Amino acid sequence: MSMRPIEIIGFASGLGARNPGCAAGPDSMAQSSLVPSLQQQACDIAWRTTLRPAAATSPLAGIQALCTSLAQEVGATINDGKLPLVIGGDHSCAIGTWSGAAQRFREQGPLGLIWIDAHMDSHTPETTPSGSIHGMPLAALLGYGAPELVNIGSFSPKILPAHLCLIGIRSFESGEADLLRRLGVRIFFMDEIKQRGIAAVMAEALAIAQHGTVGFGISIDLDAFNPKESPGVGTPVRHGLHHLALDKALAGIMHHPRLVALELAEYNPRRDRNQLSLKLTANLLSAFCRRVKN
Ligand SMILES: [Mn+2]
Repeated sequence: MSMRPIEIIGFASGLGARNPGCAAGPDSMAQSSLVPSLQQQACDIAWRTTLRPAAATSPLAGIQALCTSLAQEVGATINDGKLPLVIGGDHSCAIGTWSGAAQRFREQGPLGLIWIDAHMDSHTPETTPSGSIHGMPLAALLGYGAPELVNIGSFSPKILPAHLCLIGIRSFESGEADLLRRLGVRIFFMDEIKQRGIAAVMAEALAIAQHGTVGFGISIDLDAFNPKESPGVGTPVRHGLHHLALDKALAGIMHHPRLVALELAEYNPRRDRNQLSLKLTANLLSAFCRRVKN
């Protein structure tokens, strides 16, 4: 099957983070050679739009409005026969991306989600130490947290625990870990990845995300990678995934007929060094778009 054309939706917001630097991520990527170089590799990709927060809003109201717009844009992109690629912005964008995708497929059945991140992003306002909303998107998608975020699209939950898994986790607090444990969500911590290798872990993750679902999405926080490889992120955490291994484990994934959307979050160009995170993103997308024989 030929790959659907990819359309990028930028989410130029850092409202969910204490350091707002990720707001500049989409424009920085749009001004780089990222898209032209992918096009040269015969990847059918174009920039659709970039969403920006209205001035002078509270983080909660701003993220609610922006994620509502993003959800609509993701649904419209899928309806156009395109594959949405959301580029953040802080990881609160995930509330919009996966609410939109879940709403679009709601009548057909549930969606699976693979969440690749150093963190769990599964806090509620009751458990968060920082108060930052980029630490809460996964809880909101599971139906826990501020009603303004949980109820985007007027239904909840967007993702069921059995269809979700997390990969690359190595920094978390007890409140969010308790929630995910209580819900029975599969978490592939860094230790397990080191033991088994990312290829085996990803095969299991893809099986979880596809079992009993009509399609699946992948959300990648660039802080999942070792900060030596990807310094340009909002919240770096030591160690982490090797991007070449993930390139290999997900090579050709954009051709998967049941992939509904892809998301790349937390690019902070101000913290990037020698464009390492930008180049990592270009390599990642190039591998994901590559035609592979299976
Ligand atoms: Mn994250």
